[in-house]
Amino acid sequence: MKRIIILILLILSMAALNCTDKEVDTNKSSPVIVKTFNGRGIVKKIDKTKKSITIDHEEIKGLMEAMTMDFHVKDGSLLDSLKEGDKIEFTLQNEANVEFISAIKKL
Ligand SMILES: [Cu+2]
Repeated sequence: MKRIIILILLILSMAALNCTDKEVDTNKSSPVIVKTFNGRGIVKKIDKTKKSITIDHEEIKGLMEAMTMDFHVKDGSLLDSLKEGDKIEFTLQNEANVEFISAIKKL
């Protein structure tokens, strides 16, 4: 009788170990974190070949202070209807610590 109990306990503890192994595995593949921010600014320079835009932007809450800087755009066509001096509103996307503009609206 004792042997059977010990055997059952052994099987249960093996099952428990198996469980924790699986949990570790799911932790390894952490999901990509996507954050979005909204910004406002004035277009200073457009480079369609590099898919980049220089914006004199206002403070982006939770991300950075007001400054002039280059941004990459997700899709080059976002720059098609823009020119220097345009006032814009834009959506900045941070995906796995890579930043790019995913939407631009003229004001
Ligand atoms: Cu900035």
